Amino acid sequence: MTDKMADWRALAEKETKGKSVDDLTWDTPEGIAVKPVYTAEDLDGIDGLDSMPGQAPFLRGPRATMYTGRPWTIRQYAGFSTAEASNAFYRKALAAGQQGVSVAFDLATHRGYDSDHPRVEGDVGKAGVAIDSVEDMKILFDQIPLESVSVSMTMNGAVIPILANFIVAGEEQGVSRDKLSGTIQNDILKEFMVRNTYIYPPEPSMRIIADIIEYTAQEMPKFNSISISGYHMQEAGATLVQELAFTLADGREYVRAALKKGLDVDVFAGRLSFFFAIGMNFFMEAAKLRAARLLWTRIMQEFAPKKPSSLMLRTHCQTSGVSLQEQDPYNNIVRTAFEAMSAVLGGTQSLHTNSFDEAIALPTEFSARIARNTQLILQHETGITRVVDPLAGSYYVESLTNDLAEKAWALIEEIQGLGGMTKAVESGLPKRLIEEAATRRQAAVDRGEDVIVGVNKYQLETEEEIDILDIDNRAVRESQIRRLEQVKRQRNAAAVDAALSALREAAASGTGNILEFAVDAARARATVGEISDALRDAFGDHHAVPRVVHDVYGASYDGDPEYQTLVDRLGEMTKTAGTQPKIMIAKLGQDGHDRGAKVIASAFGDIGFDVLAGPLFQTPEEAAALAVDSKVDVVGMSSLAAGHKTLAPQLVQALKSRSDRDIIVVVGGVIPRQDYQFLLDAGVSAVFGPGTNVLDSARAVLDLLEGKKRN
Ligand code: 2CP
Repeated sequence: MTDKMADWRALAEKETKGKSVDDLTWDTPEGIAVKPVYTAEDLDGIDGLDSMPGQAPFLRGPRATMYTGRPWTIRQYAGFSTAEASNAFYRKALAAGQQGVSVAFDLATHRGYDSDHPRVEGDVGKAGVAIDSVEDMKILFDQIPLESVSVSMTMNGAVIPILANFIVAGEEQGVSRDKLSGTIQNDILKEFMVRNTYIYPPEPSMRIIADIIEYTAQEMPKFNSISISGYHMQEAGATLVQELAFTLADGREYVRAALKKGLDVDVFAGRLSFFFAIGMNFFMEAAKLRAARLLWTRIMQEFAPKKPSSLMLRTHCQTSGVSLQEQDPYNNIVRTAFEAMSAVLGGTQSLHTNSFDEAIALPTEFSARIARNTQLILQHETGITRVVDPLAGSYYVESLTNDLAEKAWALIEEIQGLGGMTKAVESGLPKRLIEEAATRRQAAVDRGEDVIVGVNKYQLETEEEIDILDIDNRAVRESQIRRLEQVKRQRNAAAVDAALSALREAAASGTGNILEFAVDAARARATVGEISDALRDAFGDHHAVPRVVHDVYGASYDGDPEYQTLVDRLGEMTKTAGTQPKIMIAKLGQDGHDRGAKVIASAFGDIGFDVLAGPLFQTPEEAAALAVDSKVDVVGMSSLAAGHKTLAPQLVQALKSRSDRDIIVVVGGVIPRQDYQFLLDAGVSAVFGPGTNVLDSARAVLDLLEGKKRN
């Protein structure tokens, strides 16, 4: 220890009244010990500190001039209801300063269903825009010049028909495919881990990705073939080290898949792009982006590319959705601004800032304006764009960057040891690690160890309702069905059949590029559902088996009297009844956001409930049948994609029609307060909105079981 450090420790321990300064060290969920002070000594032995921006290993940014030459792209993710409504929203946003378009599709489209499919009744137009054919896609981009505005499309499951429709819409707008710029998410591995909008099993899904990389490399030089995403991992509860490691390991897997197709690495690597979440751990998030670039260069060097751009990690970032709170929601504006600043200090290429009401509903025009202006103010008023990588040289940030890189590298090597990410995903390891981290985090919030202002500390006495955007899902569905009927009436049925047969054949035989055949089918006006079904015929569907982690939530409460009281109460109830109370956690419709459902299933299991985790994507009828057959006492429906007003009443009715037993229905998730009464009137017994303490919800369920009906 240097003399200066010894002096500092002595001074500090006077301030801490004799307590060791080591007690001020913060052990983060990543397993990094953040010390109260950093010095030049912490930089000893760290590589890359003398590197320059725009040069490998790109620690300091992919471009030499970064924002001093061109600021990041303000790219707000949006889409809802019909193509007409979303198009109007994009045009207004572009006129008001947005710089790129980013399309949110509804969950029916994500999962390859046309709007008239009976399984998607509650999903059409809800959490994104409904797209059934080229005709919808043309309306979506009407008067948006595709030769100059770059378009990101978040699509993974139905990636083939959506990209095909986009290409044809461009063609019919007079923009050939080589001029189209933008990005398709096209990242299926993380879907199997966390996001769940997959359709086909892993192996054919990887072929789809390789085909898209090939097609775009050959035909669409300005288009980013993939957006390798950690965002959803962090949303699902991953630590930043897990987010970093699994994302980069996914990237490595995609590179291998493309090389296996015989592509030269320099033909496609420069158009791989990334996507990370930016949460509230301000310096660590900025350090994460710096570490990501460093590690990606290390990974890509294995493939010996010749072009420097093949080693370069370029990324989009989005502020964290899970950090947004329903309680005292204007606080979310502040959270988002800090997160945005962290993303920019980390050197993102493109950014979405969340709207403050997104913990509750889709953004309104008002909340979307504040979110966009948060970035415009950063770009124009703060001076933040004037210097490249302004955090460089900070003892703390450089040290954090190095710690994150080393820890993530160790996890990447572990994945490698399992045979790569496809194998690791099949083994369930990444998903389990993420779910354990999510459950630990929930316990820390419930116990008040992690403070969230307005939620578990400094709560408001009364919460005011805010204006929210509600989509009339039935009207959207009806208008989509009308357009679908019209498309089907006007097209040449024989040409559609021939194109779909050729596509099916290419998929089944493993020859030819699937996207190329899908473009022909889209041109002939085959629908998203029909193209997806042709591929389903060849590839089959993927069905995930829900698994729940144990002894993580309970372990966090070890020795806690309040928790023990609850466990004892449940134990008594079990003794009296002769069986444990049984709860089924149900996910209905195409909503695959299952972090909340998994955490609840895990925590309720630890408390002593008999928990049945229902499969994803059930219809209300299917969920009711499973609940009745499994003799559950309670169904807990988790809804995060705004389908609750359609699906919850249908579930209550389906349970009633199948069983005389009074099966209690509770609903949790992203439910606006405005909808509580509607759900209670429809026969739901309790509603648990965002931020509900899990122990409170367990107590409420026990009260209901004991006949003390709440609400
Ligand atoms: C950039 N350029 C520059 C400079 N900086 N030129 C000179 N000097 C500079 N300092 C050039 C670039 O080389 C590029 O041209 C052009 O300007 C645009 O810059 P970019 O950095 O490529 O920005 P971009 O076009 O906005 O692309 C950013 C990404 C792209 C990250 C590469 O993949 C992207 O836009 N991703 C967005 C993904 C997204 O929005 N996802 C939504 C997720 P060239 O291209 O000619 O080189 S939705 C989330 C929800 C939660 C979900 O997933 O469910």
